[in-house]
Amino acid sequence: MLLQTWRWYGPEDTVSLQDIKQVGAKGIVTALHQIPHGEVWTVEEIQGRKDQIESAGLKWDVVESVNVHEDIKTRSGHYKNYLEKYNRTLRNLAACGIHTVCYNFMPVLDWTRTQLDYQVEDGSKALRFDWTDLAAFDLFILKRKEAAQEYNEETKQKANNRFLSMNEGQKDVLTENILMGVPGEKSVTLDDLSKSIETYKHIGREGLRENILYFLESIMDTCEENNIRMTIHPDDPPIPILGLPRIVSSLEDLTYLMKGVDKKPNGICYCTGSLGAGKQNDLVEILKAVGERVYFVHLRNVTKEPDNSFYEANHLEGDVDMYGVMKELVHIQQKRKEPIPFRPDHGHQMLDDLNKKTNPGYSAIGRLRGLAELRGLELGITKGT
Ligand code: DNO
Repeated sequence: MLLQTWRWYGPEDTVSLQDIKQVGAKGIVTALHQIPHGEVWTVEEIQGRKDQIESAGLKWDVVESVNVHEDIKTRSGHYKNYLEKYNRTLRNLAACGIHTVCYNFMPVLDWTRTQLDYQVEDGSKALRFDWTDLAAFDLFILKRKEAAQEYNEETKQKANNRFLSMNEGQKDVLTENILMGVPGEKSVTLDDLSKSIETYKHIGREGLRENILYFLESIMDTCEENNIRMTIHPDDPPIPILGLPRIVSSLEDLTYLMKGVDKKPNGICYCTGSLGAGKQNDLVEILKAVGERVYFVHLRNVTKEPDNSFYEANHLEGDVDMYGVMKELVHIQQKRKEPIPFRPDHGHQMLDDLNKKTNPGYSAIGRLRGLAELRGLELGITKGT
């Protein structure tokens, strides 16, 4: 069977380790979010967090994420120093018995949503990415120079109307949502974003592809010596936004990366929600093609709209063929000795959680619903084969 895990943001998370035991997850996915990106995670700090998890009867299976410093992504500034620090963190994690590491190579921003409280039909709330809102932000708040040439007339017209209809508070919320970082980590500022956009303009897609291969080559010896499996998280959303290059958005991108550094530790975090938001992606086809290098899985669904917008649907609803995905995962798992960790990724804010402050996408009850449905699906498929 797959290994059921749960993302825990650490002691500040409103969902406690005891709660997680009750949802039935066995493994924990977490990170030392308090350590600034790029700095070394010491053995003491890692061990301290690990002890905490184990004293609750759980196990720290996956680190999500050891973030890659912007100097490494742009291969500038102190990147050599940061690569050395990254290697040290990996060795320290291995010394504490943690061997699966998730990371991403998205320029400046991690995942991007424009709305965190999109109300779906049943009254629960979901995360949403709205193309018109993004264009309104890009054209009229960020005021990016090239933006006007990059959207079509229809989008520009809609964005203009949307922006005119927004009050100052709504503009602030949109800006905050787009700039938001992972809970417990720093958000970027508008100024940081503009500067980074300029930097990445010169790097481009090809440059970023070279930089990631250089990064992977610089850590592969450490990974091989310490039995570390790196898992890259796809771009979310898997289309270029705000003029920033994207290199982990499709099967072609994943194949390029896996072939570019063709070594076992160079692996994938197969995220059905991120890849699923791309019109270009067939989720089952991707898994069939690169499944051998998938060491970590995020299961989540999305409902797409024609203009690149989408919202996060319940786990078994939406456009991702979750049955097809699970069938293929069961097939891959049956050939593997070690259980593949998956987590129910995101969930609606629903029931009692609607009255609580929750981390966007990471409320307890919506994810519990997802986990329960997914484990039922897995069991049904396994027993039926
Ligand atoms: C969002 C997450 C991402 C992911 C990172 C991985 O819910 O899936 O923030 O953790 O991109 O590095």
